[in-house]
Amino acid sequence: MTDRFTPTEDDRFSFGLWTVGWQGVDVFGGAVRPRLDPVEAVHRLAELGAAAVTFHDDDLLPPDLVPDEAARRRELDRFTKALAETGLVVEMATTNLFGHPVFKEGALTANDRDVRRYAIAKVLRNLDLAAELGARTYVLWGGREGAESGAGKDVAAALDRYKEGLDLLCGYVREQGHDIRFALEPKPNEPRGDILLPTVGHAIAFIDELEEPDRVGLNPEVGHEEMAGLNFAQGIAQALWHGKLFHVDLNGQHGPRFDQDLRFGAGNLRGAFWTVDVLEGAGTGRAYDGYLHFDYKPPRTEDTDDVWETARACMRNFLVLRERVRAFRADPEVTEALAAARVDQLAVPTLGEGESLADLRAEARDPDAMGRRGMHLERLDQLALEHLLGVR
Ligand SMILES: [Mn+2]
Repeated sequence: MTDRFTPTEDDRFSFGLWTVGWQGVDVFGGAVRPRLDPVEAVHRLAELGAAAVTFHDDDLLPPDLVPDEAARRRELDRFTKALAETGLVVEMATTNLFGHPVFKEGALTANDRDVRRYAIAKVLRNLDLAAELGARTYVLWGGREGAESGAGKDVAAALDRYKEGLDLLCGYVREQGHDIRFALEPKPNEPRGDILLPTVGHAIAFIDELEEPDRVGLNPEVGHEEMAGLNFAQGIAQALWHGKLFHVDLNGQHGPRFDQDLRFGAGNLRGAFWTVDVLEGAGTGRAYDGYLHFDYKPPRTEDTDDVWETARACMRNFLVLRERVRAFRADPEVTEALAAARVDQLAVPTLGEGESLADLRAEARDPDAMGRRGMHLERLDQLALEHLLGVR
């Protein structure tokens, strides 16, 4: 079926190999689906209209299947052949710093110095591969960088080591001449009880302390912010305001609970509408121009064919929501409702040009009268809801 919600490469949709390749292993049960060959993933995603793929070192080259350098080269050749055949690109890569038992207490911030040194070496090796394959964004998700108890982690020292790690990695890509920027992915908890850099705001503040802050930004994920009860659209709007939205992980989450990794559009649908609105630049004037990356997990109830339906649905839901958002922003009644809500006034500086604070203080005002003015925000929101529901 081809219709106006069928994606093309111009839509710049991207998928992690680990998403469609997730075998369904969770805390309570083992694999429900066979391993997916990355070469097949590339071909299937290309058929569906995706433009790019991303990977962890261990998704593309699982250590148990790639025991030596010759096997590594063979697998890479198969993968790059699939990319050439389909036109898909690798836009981002990342390191698995969480799966192996060595990372059970952290990677870049592990108490054990040997573990930190191993973690940096593992990132460096995959950075070279990322550069070879043309990736320009390198994501760092520190899922094991955290603690379950207070005394077990010296948070200030852990942040010193996190900064040291990032500074070393930035220096390496600069010296190698790799055209790569780093994107930190915040998450409040899971797998650790409490993870360092738990939200967009924590990560933005941390970046300011780095040696090369311009080389480091964010890869916020819908579900991660919503697990903390936060508003994702407002979070990425602030990241855009700081010039830090280097990449984005789109998925679905139903409120503060375990990381559901639902397909994009499932879970908090209203949140998804406003997320697309912000990514389109509406309301903020700063559109996101990177890849639209899905980081979700096809539920373990699904078989291999169903997996491709979920991948198709992620992209389709984005395009449906994009159409709904554009219709909302183009509706003359919405323009009128925005003006009635005085949304445009917020763009006007509070102190006028040439005015002094004395002028501001001298102005006659009637706070009771101002307090009686309705803001008419409900009418505006109802218009948005009706566009989202497809009845306008
Ligand atoms: Mn993610």
